[in-house]
Amino acid sequence: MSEAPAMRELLGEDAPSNWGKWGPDDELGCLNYLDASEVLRGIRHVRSGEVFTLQIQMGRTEPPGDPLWPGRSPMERRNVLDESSWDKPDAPQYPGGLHYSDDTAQIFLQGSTQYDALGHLWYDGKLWNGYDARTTVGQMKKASVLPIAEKGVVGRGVLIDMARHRGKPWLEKGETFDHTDLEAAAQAQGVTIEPHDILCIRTGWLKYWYQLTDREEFYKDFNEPGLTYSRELVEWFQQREIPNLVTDTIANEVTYEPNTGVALPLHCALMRNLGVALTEIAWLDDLADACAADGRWSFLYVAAPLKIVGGTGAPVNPVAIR
Ligand code: UVW
Repeated sequence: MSEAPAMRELLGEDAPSNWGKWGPDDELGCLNYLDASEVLRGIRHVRSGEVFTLQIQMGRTEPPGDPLWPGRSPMERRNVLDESSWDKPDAPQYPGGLHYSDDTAQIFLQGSTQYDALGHLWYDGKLWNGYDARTTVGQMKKASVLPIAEKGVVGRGVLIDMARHRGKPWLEKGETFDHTDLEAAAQAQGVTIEPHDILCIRTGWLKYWYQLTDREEFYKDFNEPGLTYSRELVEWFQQREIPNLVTDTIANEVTYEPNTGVALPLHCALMRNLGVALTEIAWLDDLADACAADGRWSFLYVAAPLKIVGGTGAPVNPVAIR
């Protein structure tokens, strides 16, 4: 198999951690930073009243379909009642001649724009805040998506457009950047990444996906572009008290850390160890165009993931208001 080091070896025995910071029962992690004053700070960044919905469409049938992590399947929406159903002899009858349509849907909770539960990924048998990984068996009993959904996520969002900063429509497979690149892009955009900002990063990767007609191309040597692990980057997140990382990729970070080949170490370093909430597969292109047009890169960010009991994640349609 792989010669990659164990996650613990890469991140270090003394990896930066926020376990215990909000008590032994915490299931919100860095979202605890988003208090009422942060809501008001976000509201102060609304100027023009433009609204951007950041979810992608679910269940598209035309190619290339829904962007998915390998092994996940697209939403299966099935119509179980339509106008043809009401002619059938066993169809229910409602006074007044009422007819209606009904659908069911089978979905991967991580199969669209979504919030990961803080306990969605782990290593060494422990989830966020030190919860035992066996609490995931059957249904997540700790650090599921439900506490995030009950709270809601509201604050000042800031968008860093890495693709635009690098003069490309989208970053390439496996292309990386780190906190120093984020700071440089922010400076070029004329915006500051402030403590407690909801950090949104555009790579253009969804734009790349939607212009593909051949899904094979996407999954060949699958390696998304994105943030890459370093201890300094993790400390940067911890010191800035970033509550939530939002990107337009399926997994918010380069798939394989380039030096070691370890898969998704930032999920572990940021989400499992620090409690940073992760929002993935967000459509940021229209928002980015509007921000670039008038040079305002901060906004009110509002997201309410679905309240799925024990969910490993939940679909969401975040809203950015400028
Ligand atoms: C995995 O679950 C592997 O990734 P994500 O958090 O992107 O869904």
